[in-house]
Amino acid sequence: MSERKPVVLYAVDYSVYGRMAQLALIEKGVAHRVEVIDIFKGAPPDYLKLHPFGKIPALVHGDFKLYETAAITRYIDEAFPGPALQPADPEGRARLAQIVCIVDHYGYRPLIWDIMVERLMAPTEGREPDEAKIAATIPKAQTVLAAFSDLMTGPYLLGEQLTLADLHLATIIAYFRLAPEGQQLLGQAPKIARWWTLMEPRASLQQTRYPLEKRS
Ligand SMILES: N[C@@H](CCC(=O)N[C@@H](CS)C(=O)NCC(=O)O)C(=O)O
Repeated sequence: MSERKPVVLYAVDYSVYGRMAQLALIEKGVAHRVEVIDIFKGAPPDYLKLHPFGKIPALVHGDFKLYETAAITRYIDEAFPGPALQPADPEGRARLAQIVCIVDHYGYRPLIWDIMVERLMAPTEGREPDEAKIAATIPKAQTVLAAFSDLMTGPYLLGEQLTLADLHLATIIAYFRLAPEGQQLLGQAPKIARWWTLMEPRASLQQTRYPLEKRS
């Protein structure tokens, strides 16, 4: 039985991608342990055996080792009982893959690094935020939010049921909204703002709040 083997997630509480994997574990009700890899302080050399690219998360389930978040969340959904987090039909599955790709390739860098981190973390590093970088990123962020609004087909991204698409996007929005620009742009994206009010109270999101969310 797959549930009997120990499940270990290598992650840290401030990580966007680590949180996606942990959300999937919690939503599926999978008992697991988090092994903290404080990635920006440097991973222990041994960790490269689990993830040769030195990123988090990585998952170990018994003797099965896996890295790359999209592969991990899909595995969690398919290897464990609990509510299905992927649509059954080809169109729904394609949309899910599309949303995960948009998050990775068009969402993560601008929303997290070029807006939220730039606005909120620059002062903690003793420097002024790079206003030109933030301003140049706003249109990219608007395009990303518009794309998700267009793709959304129900209260959740893919309709009536929570799916992995919601979990992958939620970890991004949880950070993005902490920046004033995030608040402002979400104000212009009412479908995403409404969706967030549905997502935020979920036990999985409450149990995995970023340290920065706890301070705000
Ligand atoms: N493609 C990877 C991206 C994971 C990723 O970028 N993780 C971040 C933390 S949220 C990380 O490990 N960053 C460390 C670094 O870039 O050095 C995945 O999907 O798992």
